[in-house]
Amino acid sequence: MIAVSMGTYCVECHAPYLYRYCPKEFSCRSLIRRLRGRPDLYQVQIEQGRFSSISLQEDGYCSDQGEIDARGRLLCSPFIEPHIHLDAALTAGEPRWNESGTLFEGIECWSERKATLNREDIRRRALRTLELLVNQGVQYVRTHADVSDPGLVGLRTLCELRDELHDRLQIQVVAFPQEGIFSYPDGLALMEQAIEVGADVVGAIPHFEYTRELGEASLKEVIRLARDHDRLVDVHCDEIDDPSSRFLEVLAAEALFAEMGDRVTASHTTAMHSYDNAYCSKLFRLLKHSGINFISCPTESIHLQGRFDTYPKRRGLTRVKELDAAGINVCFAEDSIRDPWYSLGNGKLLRTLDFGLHICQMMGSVDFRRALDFITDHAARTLGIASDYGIAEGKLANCILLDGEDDYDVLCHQSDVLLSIREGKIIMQREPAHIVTPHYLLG
Ligand code: 17E
Ligand code: FE2
Repeated sequence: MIAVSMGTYCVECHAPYLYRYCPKEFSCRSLIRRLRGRPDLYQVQIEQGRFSSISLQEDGYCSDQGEIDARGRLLCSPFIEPHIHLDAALTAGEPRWNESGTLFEGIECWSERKATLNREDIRRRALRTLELLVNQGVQYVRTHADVSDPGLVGLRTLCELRDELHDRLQIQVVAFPQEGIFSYPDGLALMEQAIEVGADVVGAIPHFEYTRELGEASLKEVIRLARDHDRLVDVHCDEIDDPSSRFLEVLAAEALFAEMGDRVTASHTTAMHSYDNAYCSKLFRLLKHSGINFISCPTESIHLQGRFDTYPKRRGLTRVKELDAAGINVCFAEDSIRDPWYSLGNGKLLRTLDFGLHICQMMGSVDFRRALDFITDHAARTLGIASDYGIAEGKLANCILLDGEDDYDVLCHQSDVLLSIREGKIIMQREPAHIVTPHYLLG
């Protein structure tokens, strides 16, 4: 049995304290000033891989074997990376850099790199990238695998890794037709083959198809494939600054008619940034009825979009704040870690969240209080895993311990993930950082 105790109290004043404000160096008074409020502290018990009990902490001391003293830090559901391209990760600059910073040059660079792909190359980079993610508290990943490739080497390799790593993290693989379903030779047959090989999710890229008609047809096909083969849908949808790129309405309507909105995701939808407000007002009604999910990739979109503008330069992110306010499910993702589309990235979703909240102007106190929703619970809904996700009695004991007190504190400090527990087993642990010769202004 593992017990995660959510807090320790100061022996003198019984106030909860965080490890990094260790009372050995401080008086109680200075501690109290540094803490915001006095949140309840809990004792969380784990048995046989599930949370067996969650109760208010009665005293501050851990003594039993197998106990972890979390010292008042935040125990949180694991982070989720709901949109990443593991087949392309860590290929930035190979064979050349994307100098224009556009989506389209990225696709050209990738097409050149893709010609040299093999299983070992993909495995090595995907494993390194997954390691970055796991070390940042991620336990669930949805990865795209480019199926504009007659050998489907990316898809096969990522499905193999998904199966191999299932006890450490849960991976969903999307059959993603980077160069189109109808604009790439045998594109539809490759999608069908990808489903046979084991893709969990089917994708599309309607704004990249040669014509509007082909884009619409591709969406109808993916909904049909998903329904026929019991798969989820995640479309790279309207990833462009073109205000007349309106494939989202087609995707939402098809999802609504097929009654599978909660199994469908629209990724990027950056064109929505440029839609006219009157059109958006009509569109939101459909989006809400359809129940589809949204993924926004803030670091990626702030970098790739607005590239054809002079000034003013569009931010190019979808309307995250407005979607969320309308009760539509939306989450954040990284999309890339050092690939032809985006040359930075490190697996740290707190960084992505920070960008997202800034760019979308979600900087009010209410936003800060629930900021982590966008990389946890909302993403769980998108992946269709919400029923066994979260810290509650009876659910799988998957959680992370953050070196902070609450969402706001974690966001401000970009707190480290100190512990990642999966079905009751520790899969990652990090020592809290501390300054060797601290300079204290308080106390
Ligand atoms: N492919 C694409 O079409 N869009 C992206 N943002 C990435 C790959 C990363
Ligand atoms: Fe993507």
